[in-house]
Amino acid sequence: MVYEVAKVHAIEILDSRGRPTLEVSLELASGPVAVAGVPSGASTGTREAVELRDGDPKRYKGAGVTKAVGNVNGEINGLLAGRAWKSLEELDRAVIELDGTETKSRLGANATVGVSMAAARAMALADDKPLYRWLAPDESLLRLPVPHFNVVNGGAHAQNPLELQEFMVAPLGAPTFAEALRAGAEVYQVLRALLHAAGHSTGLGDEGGFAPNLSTPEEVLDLLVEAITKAGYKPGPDGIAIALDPASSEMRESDGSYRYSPGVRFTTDQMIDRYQALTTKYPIWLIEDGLGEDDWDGWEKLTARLGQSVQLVGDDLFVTNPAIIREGIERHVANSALIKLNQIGTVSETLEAIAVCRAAGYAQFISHRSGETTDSFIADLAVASGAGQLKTGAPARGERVAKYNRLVVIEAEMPGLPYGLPGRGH
Ligand code: 2PG
Ligand code: MG
Repeated sequence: MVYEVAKVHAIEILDSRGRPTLEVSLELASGPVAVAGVPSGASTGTREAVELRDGDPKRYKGAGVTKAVGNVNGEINGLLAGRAWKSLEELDRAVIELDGTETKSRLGANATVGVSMAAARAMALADDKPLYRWLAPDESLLRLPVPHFNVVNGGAHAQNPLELQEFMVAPLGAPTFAEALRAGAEVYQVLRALLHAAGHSTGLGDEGGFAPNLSTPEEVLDLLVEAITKAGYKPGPDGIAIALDPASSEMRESDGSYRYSPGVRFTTDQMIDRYQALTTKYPIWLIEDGLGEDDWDGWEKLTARLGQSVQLVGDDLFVTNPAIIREGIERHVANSALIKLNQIGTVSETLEAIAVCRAAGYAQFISHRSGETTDSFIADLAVASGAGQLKTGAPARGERVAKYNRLVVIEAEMPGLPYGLPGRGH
């Protein structure tokens, strides 16, 4: 089977924060046409593939993406159209070579990832397979992920005093994805009522979680445990566990300390002590970016101390980059990697990052970005990879719910597909 590309075309659309992004469509000569929407982060790692923005202050304060759009419609279309490609990997490789930089900064990773996602979808259509089956390296891997609902937002995603960026609830003990979704949505509604009753704002942050005027992580965690219990679930790994993404590169001061909460700064060792205390007191099963992206010595200590009992995920730390993940594996840093398509800029390299983790026994945590479209590609990717876990915001707001709803559809299409993390007894 070869895939002859007839045309690839991009336009500038808006993401969920009202900032410009790309929608890319790719048409195969045999007929199929597929479309992809490109996500965009706010708390980005410094080693991520580079998103190309126009920098023209007269349009969207410089955030326009007409140059990236032009690169798709010009150079990339010139490369791809009229040629038959043997695989997505071959197509991605050609685009990477055309770009010619380490970080895709010339054509823009926002251009390359949109092309790659649309190409994957079009190829799946040509092969008459749903995307989740087409992307799977081995169909025995297919499983539905535990959704991690980000129900309280702080850090760069909200204007409240919370330094930690994400507080998630994860229905590890649910029997099916649909039941997990119900659990998340029920906890979310109880949490809204609790916040309201306590006189807090129920306004939302960028990922659909509440953004109350609370300042310490402990206050949020107490509320989460109460909401889980009041909604009728058991806090913990057999029911609903809690996950944190402090996004701590954003909490770092120039002297290397971390802003833990307003007026409180911790050294690396104090952060590790606090995580240990928090995981003892609360049912926290996963911590993402617990330390900064350049605090690798701290990460070694954190992993040695908590790595046996807690999932420690590298996001800004690894930026979905297979080479950096390999470095982490060698240094025994973290035990899991966050997986974001636009951090590396092609679907093939994302699949490679997942494969590197799987081979080393590192978990993979599939993720959205804080700026999203209604594109649900990551839902299919989560099922295809067998990662068993995904985060895509609160169980609210269209761009977040689009992914969760896509998983409901996949579960309905494939009754009996296992739910949850591999090897956790589901
Ligand atoms: C993160 C992400 C997604 P952003 O830090 O994990 O939740 O945020 O897309 O802003 O990098
Ligand atoms: Mg993160």
